[in-house]
Amino acid sequence: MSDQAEIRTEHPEGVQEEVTQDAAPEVVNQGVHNYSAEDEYVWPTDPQVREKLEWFQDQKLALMMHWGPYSQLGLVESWALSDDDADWARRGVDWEVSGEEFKKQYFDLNKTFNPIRFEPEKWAEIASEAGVKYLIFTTKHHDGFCMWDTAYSDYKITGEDCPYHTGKYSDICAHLFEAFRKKGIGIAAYFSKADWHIDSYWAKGYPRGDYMWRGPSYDPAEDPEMWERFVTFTQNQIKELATRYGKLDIMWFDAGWVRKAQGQDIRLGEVIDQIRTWQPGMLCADRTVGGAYENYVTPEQCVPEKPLSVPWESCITLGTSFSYAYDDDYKSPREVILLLTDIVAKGGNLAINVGPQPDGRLPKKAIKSLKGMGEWLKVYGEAIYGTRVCAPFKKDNIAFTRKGETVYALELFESEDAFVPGQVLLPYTGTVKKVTMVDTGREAAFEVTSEGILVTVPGDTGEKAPIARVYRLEK
Ligand code: FHN
Repeated sequence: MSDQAEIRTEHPEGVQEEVTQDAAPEVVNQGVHNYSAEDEYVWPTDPQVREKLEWFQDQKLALMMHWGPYSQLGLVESWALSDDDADWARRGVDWEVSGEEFKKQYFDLNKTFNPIRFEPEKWAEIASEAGVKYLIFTTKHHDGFCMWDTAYSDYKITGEDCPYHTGKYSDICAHLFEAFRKKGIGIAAYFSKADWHIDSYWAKGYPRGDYMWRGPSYDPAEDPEMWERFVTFTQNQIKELATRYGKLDIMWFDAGWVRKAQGQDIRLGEVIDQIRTWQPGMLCADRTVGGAYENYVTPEQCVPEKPLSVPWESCITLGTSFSYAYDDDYKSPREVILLLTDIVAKGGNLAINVGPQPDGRLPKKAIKSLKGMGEWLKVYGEAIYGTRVCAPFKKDNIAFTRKGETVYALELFESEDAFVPGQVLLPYTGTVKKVTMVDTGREAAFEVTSEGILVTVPGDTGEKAPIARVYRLEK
C-alpha cells in the first residue's frame, strides 16, 4: 500500500478529495479519476476471466474514443454540465450565457449532432494500420447521450430529435463495433454509470434545486424508490449493450463515484455475473472502485513509476483532450512510442485516446500520429505485443520486455538530435548467447561485463536518432 500510496502522491492529479467521511478516499480531481491501489485488487476466480486477463495483457495497445454531441463544442466532454465543476469545466465558455441557459444549450447539442461523414470502416482501417488491438468507445458519457439505439431513453443517436437518426450508420455502436471486429480488433464498451440526463439521477424537485454536481440530485437513502428506478434503467442499458451488439471483450465503467461505499449502489456485480452467461470471460473495469469487478486498474493521463503487480491500462490522450478539441496539438509518433514503451516495460497497456470530429472524420493530425505509430510497430511490434515485465524493466534510456525465453532491450531516443553511440551497455545481467537487431536481423557482437552486455551495434549510426534501437537477446 505504501508503494502504491507513494505512486499515488506522484500522480499529477493526486489531490485527495474526501467525498464522504465513510467512503474510501476517492480521487476525482477536475474530472480525472486516480486509480485503485494494488491492495484493493481482487484476482478473479472465474477461469475464463483469468484467461481473458492473459489476452488483455498481451494486447498492449488500445484506441480509446470519446465521441458525442459534445464533440461539436470543442469543450470538455459532459463536465461543463456540472455546476459544481464550472470553475474548471466552463473555462472555454467565451460567450454571454447564464449557467442554466448554458446547460440547456449543452443538453440540446443532440439536436444538431449530424456526423454525416462518419465511415466506420475507415476508422477501423486507420486503427488497424496503427497497430491497435482493441477499441474503447464511449457508448454513453456522463451527459447521458446514448450512441446506440437504446429502448430506455430518447436521448440517443437514433432519437427523432437527433438529425443523425436518419444517418447511414445511425446506430453508431452497431456499425463501429462490427467494422472493428472485422479487422480483428477487440471491443470494449465504455459506459458512464452516472447519467446526467435521465430524470432518475438528476431528478427535479429536490432541495438541491437546479445546482448540479456529478452525483444524483437527491440522497438515494432518502428516496430509495427513485434510486431503484435509476438502478433498473442503468442495468437495462448495460444488458442491452451486452446482448445486442455482438461480442464484448471488456465493459469499461466510468464515474467511479457511483459505488456502494458512496450510497450509490447500482449492484453492478449482479449485472456482470448475468452478462457473463452471454459474454463468457468478459472483463469488467469498474474504475477506481476496487474489488471483484475491477479486473484491471486504469491510471489516467499518467504512468505509474514502477511496474504494478496487477493488470493495468493507462488511458492517455493523443491530443490535449479526451473529446474533440479544435486546432489541438497531438503527440508525435516518437512521443507515443516512448509512452507505449514506458508503459509496456512496466507491464501495462496504453489506451491512446482520439476524439473524433463532429462531422464524423478523425482529425488529420491525429491520423498522422497513429500512422507513424503503426509504421514503428510493424517493425518492432514483437518487442511489445505479448510481452511481460523483465527486470530491471527500465534503466536510463533502456527499457526491457520479455517473451518466453527471449528478452528485448529497447534503447530509446528522446529526439532525432539525440547522440547515437556505436556501442551501448545494456544493463541486463541474465544469460545471453546471441544479440540480434530486431529491425535488420543482423547479429551484433557483444561482451559480457559485470554491469551488463556491451553491444557493438552493426552498421552506421545514421544522421538522425531513431525512435529506438531494439535488440533481441537470446539464451
Ligand atoms: O469523467 C471522465 C472523463 O470525462 C473522461 O471520460 C475520462 C477518460 O478516462 N474518465 C473520467 C475521468 O476520470
